[in-house]
Amino acid sequence: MWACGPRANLIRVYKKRKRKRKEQSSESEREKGRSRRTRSTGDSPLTPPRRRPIEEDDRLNPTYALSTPYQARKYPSFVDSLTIKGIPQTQLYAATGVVLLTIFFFLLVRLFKRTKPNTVVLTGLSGSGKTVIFYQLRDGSSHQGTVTSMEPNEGTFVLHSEINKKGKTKPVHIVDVPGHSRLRPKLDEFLPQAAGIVFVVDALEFLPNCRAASEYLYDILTKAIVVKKKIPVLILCNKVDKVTAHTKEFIRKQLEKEIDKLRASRTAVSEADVSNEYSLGVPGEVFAFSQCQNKVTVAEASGLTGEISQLEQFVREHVKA
Ligand SMILES: Nc1nc2c(ncn2[C@@H]2O[C@H](COP(=O)(O)OP(=O)(O)OP(=O)(O)O)[C@@H](O)[C@H]2O)c(=O)[nH]1
Ligand SMILES: [Mg+2]
Repeated sequence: MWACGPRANLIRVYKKRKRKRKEQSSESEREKGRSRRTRSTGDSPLTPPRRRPIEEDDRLNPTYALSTPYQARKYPSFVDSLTIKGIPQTQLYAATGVVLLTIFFFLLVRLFKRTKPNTVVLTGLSGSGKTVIFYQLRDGSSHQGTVTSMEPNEGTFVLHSEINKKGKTKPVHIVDVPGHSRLRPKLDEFLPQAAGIVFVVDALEFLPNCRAASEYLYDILTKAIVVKKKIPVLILCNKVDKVTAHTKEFIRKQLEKEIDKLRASRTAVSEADVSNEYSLGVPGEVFAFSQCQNKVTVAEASGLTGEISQLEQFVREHVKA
């Protein structure tokens, strides 16, 4: 039953106002609470809930520092020092190390390749046939006559006999040093790069020149660079196309005998002589080329007719294709 009358009306109005007041007060309570929270953080109400603050231990732990973008934003300098585009520093160090090591290795290989000698020096008395041999090696021709050379003849080329050869052929640097006594010091310029020395002997006119040839050969065999680097020497008995030419065995024995005599005379003055830094052979024994520290071999050739196969074999043995 609904109450009616002025009293009932008053009670209804009173209750209605009371309900309204209650609603208003709860609304303002909520508003107050929200504004209190905002004041205490200083962030906008849209800020995501705060994470656990980073502690000192966390800073030392890169995985933690990198684990969340929030922390990465919080400590940018620290994170920058650890990563480049998200790659950990340890990996960067390892990659840099590998790159540097590879570069170093390639440089070493190139250096080693460059220092490997590919020069063969032709030397010997004037008129022994060096220039004719040089032309034979390069062009496969004697060029029909030569004159006494006044300066070294040199060139880097693929041996003429190998031009049509299939497969690998390496160019060789050949130097023909004139035999004139004034030009002989030029030899020293080429010895540091020498892979081999060819000492050309005139097998036709050998006996009259035996002493001079032995002296020159002695000087070469006692050069410090030749001994230390053990540069192989080929004694090439040239002009064997003539029947009167001496054999390589005869020439070898005569040279050994002559060098043995020279050794005896030169040892007496060797204390004051600084040009011959190394003595030859075994003291108290007759000299033989086999006693030399470097390999000394003897071969025959004819520059005029192009019979130079033994010389080419020596070149290929010491300058690998
Ligand atoms: N019969 C014969 N003669 C040769 C041979 N090789 C060279 N000759 C001759 O020997 C002479 C000297 O030859 P070169 O090649 O000029 O001698 P070289 O050793 O270069 O002399 P220099 O330049 O003075 O040190 C030339 O007249 C050549 O024709 C050969 O194999 N047989
Ligand atoms: Mg010459």
